[in-house]
Amino acid sequence: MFAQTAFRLRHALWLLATGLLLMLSGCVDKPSTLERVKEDGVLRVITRNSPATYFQDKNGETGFEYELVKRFADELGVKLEISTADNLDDIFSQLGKPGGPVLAAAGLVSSQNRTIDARFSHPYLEVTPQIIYRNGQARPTEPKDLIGKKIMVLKGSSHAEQLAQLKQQFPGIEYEESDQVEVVDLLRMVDEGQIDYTLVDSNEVAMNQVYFPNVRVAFDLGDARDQRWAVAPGEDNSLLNEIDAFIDQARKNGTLQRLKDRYYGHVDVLGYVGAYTFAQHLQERLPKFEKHFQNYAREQKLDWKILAAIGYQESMWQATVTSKTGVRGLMMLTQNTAQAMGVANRLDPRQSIMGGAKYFASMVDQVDDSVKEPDRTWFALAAYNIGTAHLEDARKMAQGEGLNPDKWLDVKKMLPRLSQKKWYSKTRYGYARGGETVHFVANVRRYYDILNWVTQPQLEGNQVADGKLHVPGVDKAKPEPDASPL
Ligand code: BLG
Repeated sequence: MFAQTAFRLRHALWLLATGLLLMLSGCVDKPSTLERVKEDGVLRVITRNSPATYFQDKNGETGFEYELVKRFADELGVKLEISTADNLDDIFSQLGKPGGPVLAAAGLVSSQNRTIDARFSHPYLEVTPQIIYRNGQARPTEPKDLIGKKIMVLKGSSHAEQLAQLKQQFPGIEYEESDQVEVVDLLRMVDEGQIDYTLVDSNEVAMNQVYFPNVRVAFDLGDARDQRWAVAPGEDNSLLNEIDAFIDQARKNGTLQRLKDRYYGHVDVLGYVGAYTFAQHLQERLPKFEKHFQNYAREQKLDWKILAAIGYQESMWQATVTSKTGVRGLMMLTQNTAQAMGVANRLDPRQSIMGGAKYFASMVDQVDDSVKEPDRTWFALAAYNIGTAHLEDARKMAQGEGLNPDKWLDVKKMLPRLSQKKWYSKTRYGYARGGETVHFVANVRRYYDILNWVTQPQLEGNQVADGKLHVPGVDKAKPEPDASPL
């Protein structure tokens, strides 16, 4: 009897031990999330379709989140597969579903409510929630000013959470949460006066200010917060650790800063006033001249947006300006240039654009063959402003300094020297206001970036006109057949 019990006990223990061993070996065999991603060869990411996150332009997929997550996938050596969610709640319900996305990269901030739905990475972008109002209306300055106003925010957003909290303090605040709109729609609704206020993150405002001339920041609501990527709560740490290391690295090596400059830098450079002034001019002035830019760009095999950008830098798209030095018209032609290009009346915008296009094309042609695009375009811009002779001086100077005379980054360091006697006295062509030229090229490039940004993908028939701007990824349109993309 005793022996039998002992045997049973031994047997049971043996079963338990093997069972445990099997379970343990099962655990060891089960691949981690990261291993699974690598084995599949695909990183599945869910995001939102919006200019600040992910959208398609004529060159394919783009957007801040897309660019960052693409680099991460490349680093893992896997393909990137993007899906988009209709609204924020959808992101969290999709995350971690079998065969579904393992990562959400959608401009998310971690909040208490969300920690049950996801685990968040190290931060990659600091944003501040901002109350947005319409220019011309009384500017709200504090939360109680929101009482009795029509406010809309994204459903399920951290902004909706913020307003819910605020409402406890100020019960008179009413707001609508909508899952039918994206951030740009909210900004448009404020711009057009359909709602009084919205609450969005500062990066979205920075990025979209150039579309919406009437949109203004009223005040920051609360402190700055961090945007982070999210993984499903049930996953192990392997993927999250890898993400954190990647984000830390991207911060260190400047990748994050470069992406921020590219996507959110317009306002930094133009300032808010510059950004909405540009937006205004884009709607009120550009449509009058757009056809001329397009026609003469086509004739010269140029990208019309580079001509339009020059035109904005020269005259802010005004046909009859004259500089102190007697340079005149929309494209600011000197008398000599006008004559050489066959322009009889520099104040006629069509002729000015025709002359500017011809002259700029000839500048592109005259740049040394050793200079490749996109530097070629930046050199041609410099020559448009300072003349080919002085540009040549600056290139020689670069060479003398052991810099690369074919790189704009190097030559632009030399240009300001052309106004210092110590340097220009040793050049062939002497004094020139080279610092201004550096400025000129930087500004034209900035306007060119913005024009590319607001016109992609193009409206049907290549129009910015009709006072209707195209917001990337939101307004659907046909891709643009472009002359010479840089
Ligand atoms: C440019 C000419 C170049 C000329 C340079 O000046 O004008 N470009 C055009 O006419 C398009 O042809 O080169 S040169 O012929 O080889 O000498 C140098 O003289 C125009 C510049 C001058 C500038 N904007 C286009 O960028 C200008 O208006 N400067 C004066 C500003 S203010 O009077 O001080 O306000």
